[in-house]
Amino acid sequence: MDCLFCKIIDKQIPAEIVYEDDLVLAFKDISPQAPFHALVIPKKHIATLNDIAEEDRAVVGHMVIVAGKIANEQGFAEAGYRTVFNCNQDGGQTVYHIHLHVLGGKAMGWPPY
Ligand code: D5M
Repeated sequence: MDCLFCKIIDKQIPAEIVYEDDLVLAFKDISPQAPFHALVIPKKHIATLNDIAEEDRAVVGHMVIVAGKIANEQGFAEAGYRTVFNCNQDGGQTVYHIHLHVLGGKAMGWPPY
């Protein structure tokens, strides 16, 4: 399958990995939108949020838990941070392997437009 993030999981493409276990990988975003910006991805290929199945409940929950662990490790959990899933064109998704953005290290704006 020609998926950029599957290639990062397979270590065919380098990435700055910040967390890895059997279910997920987290690595620094190549185009950071905050002082700290990482992506948490499932090792299972799931194209969009719309493709998450009941059987993916555990891995998707684990992605959120890992995002919190990363925020703790990076030291901005208490100050606050932003997590984002973009879905499809209107959501701004550009890589079709689900990823949870973890952004921290500054005060975030809202709304996101
Ligand atoms: O976010 C897709 C994100 O993926 C975007 O913030 C850039 C990032 N990206 C793209 N290629 C790479 C590589 N090779 N390493 C690390 N990060 C990457 P989306 O929500 O789909 O717009």
